[in-house]
Amino acid sequence: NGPVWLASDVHLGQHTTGTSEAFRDFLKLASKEASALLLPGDIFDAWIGDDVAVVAPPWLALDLMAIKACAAKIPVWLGRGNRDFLMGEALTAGLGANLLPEQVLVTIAGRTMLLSHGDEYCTDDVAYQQFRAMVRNPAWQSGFLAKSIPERLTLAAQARGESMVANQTKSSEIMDVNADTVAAAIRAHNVSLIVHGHTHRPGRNVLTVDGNRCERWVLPDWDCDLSDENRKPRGGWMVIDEDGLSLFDLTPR
Ligand code: LP5
Ligand code: MN
Repeated sequence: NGPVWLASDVHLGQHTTGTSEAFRDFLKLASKEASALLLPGDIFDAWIGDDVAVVAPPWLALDLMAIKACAAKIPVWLGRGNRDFLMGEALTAGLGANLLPEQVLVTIAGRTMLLSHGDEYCTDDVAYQQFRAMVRNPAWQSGFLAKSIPERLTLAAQARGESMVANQTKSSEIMDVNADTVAAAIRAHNVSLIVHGHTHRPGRNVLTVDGNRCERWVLPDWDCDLSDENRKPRGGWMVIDEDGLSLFDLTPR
């Protein structure tokens, strides 16, 4: 009962001071106004394993404390994205939060929806799907987690760098969801509503699958550290209540 709030793709990192402040304000507001908070992926710019939470640098410790404070007031669910797919039960347990399954059916205020990060729908992006299959492999993950924290930080920075280079050469269609993959998920889960983040194309999309009207809602990404003065800080969240789904823009401080 009461509104459920959702946010994803906040991409918290060492150099995201503005975004981190905005996110911490958001968490405070959520703990007062929401009855639960769902965070389906890419809250962190890169997550290299739950053991970093123990030796967290100051920026991370602040963000983790803010999530923990929120989770002490309302149920908080963290889901894995393509950048923080290494988040695990150790992290969520330490935060007093819960780990969201990869794709999950949730019913809020009488509406059932399929919730996930959304990268799994981007099947036109073959290079990414290959990368995803590699890093989601348990053997690869245990090999990676066995490396030292400095080694893992270096590899994560390399992967982020290569990803940014790769994204510059990909067309924007390739980096959006594939319509057939979305339709297949709608059929497989027998739903008419999908909610996800990842594509950084916030909004509501209406589609028809097997003659049924369906909706796909996309959560916004956050960036309040823009160096270009002409661009506005961005970010926002979704509220689901008796009135349905709505997207809210961050109000800049
Ligand atoms: O997130 P975004 O928007 O930048 O791009 C994603 C896809 N990229 C990724 C990669 C992540 O950004 C990397 C995050 C690291 C997490 C830390 C954990 C440790 C991992 C260590 C790995 C060795 O998810 C991008 C999509 C885009 O979304 C839109 O959907 O296009 O996909 C890619 O860029 C994949 C590339 O096309 C191919 C793979 C490049 C990475 C190669 C890694 C090599 C590491 C170096 C080791 C020597
Ligand atoms: Mn993502």
